[in-house]
Amino acid sequence: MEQPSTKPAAPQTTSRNDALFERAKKLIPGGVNSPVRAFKAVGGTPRFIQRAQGAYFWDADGKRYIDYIGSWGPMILGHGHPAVVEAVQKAALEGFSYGAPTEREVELAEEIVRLVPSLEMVRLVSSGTEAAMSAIRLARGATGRSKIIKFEGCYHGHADALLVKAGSGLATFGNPTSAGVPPEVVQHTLVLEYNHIAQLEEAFALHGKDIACLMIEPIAGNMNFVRASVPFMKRCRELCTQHGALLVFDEVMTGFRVALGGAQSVYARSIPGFKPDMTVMGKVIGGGMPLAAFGGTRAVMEQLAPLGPVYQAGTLSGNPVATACGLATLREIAKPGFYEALGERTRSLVTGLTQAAQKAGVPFCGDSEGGMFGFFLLGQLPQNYATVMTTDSPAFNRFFHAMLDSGVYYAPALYEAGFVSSAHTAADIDATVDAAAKFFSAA
Ligand code: KE4
Repeated sequence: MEQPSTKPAAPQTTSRNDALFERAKKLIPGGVNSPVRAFKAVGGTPRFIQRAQGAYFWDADGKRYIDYIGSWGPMILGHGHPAVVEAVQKAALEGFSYGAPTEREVELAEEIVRLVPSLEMVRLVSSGTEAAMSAIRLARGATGRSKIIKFEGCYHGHADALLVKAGSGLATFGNPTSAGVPPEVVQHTLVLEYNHIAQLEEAFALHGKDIACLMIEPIAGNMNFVRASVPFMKRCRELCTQHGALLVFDEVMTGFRVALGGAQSVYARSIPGFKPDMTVMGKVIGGGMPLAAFGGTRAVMEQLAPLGPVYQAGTLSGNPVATACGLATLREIAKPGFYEALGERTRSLVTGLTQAAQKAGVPFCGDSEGGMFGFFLLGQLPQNYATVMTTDSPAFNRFFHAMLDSGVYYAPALYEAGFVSSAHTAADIDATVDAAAKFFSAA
């Protein structure tokens, strides 16, 4: 019998992506199970991915892409890392889910606490949204306060209290950003401008005694890539301490992505002894499987059921297959030299793109930390959401599609960050920069 071909199918003349998208739209709202995948911001047909390996994935037409999404962060080792695949296969043969405690959940909790010094305890959940939502409830329960602070441009998942945009000034609280969220649900959420110290101080002066927590993306990957300035972050820490509010780091994207100890370890280099009170994690800790976590000091975490009065639960929390995937991933990234090599590779991408743009006279700037990067078709790095959104989005969309046609898959939205894995080679970076240089020179 003829052996089936192992070569990827040759790209077909009619796009299977189009056909699949039409089919999907009949049964799944927008044809996708998460809005950003629909390419609405950039236009065109989303690519339906058939398989992935290392730094690459292949779409339904058999076209290969260098993948700079990495499932929006989780795939820090690239796709199909042998040690991770083996761990998942072994776990799957032992059973998918028990609804009972397992040793591997303890091992994963021990590894997370070992690697993130601010954590004394963690609770495992299944998504970043669930982790952030639970952290808010816990902060409110632990402090007995209702108000929370978030920042414009930061995304913490789709829990109602966090789907909110700035109200009119500091005296008023947020307005919903989504239908279906009643105004009263966000009335306790104050939305401030990222990196705006004076506004932060005024908010605490007005509401300090009522604030349960301040939740922040320490490097905002949902504004593409915007760092909190050290002075700003220092004031967040000081004001939370002064007013008895909890500083909650949303490290769903940055955790184990920008450094082994997360973004908090990056800030601790500039702010001696810096620690948040709680940390929300996801993405990398699941290695691509549905797993997230939130953690903090023992005093706060022991307010959680079944010990304390703050309820939180989940059928698949700490799932045996997901914890095997996460644990195998953490063990690989904890190896000596992993982040030095990854950081260097990521920096080489941003440097190459910047040089190519500058050579062509195209406004371009970028930044990176560990395996996370961002770039802007702007002359200088933005410090807040309003500036990010001054980007010429038609120009970004042309860039996105030119790169996509060249087999380079960036995030399909100008406010999203990008990710490099340990599977990306120098040749992949060179090919990416070459494709960008062609676009810039013709722009
Ligand atoms: P999930 O519920 O999507 O697992 O995590 C929500 C979340 C929380 N906090 C931060 C900082 C996040 O970036 C996210 C989710 N990130 C988006 C990308 N910007 C996931 C992609 C998507 O929504 O499809």
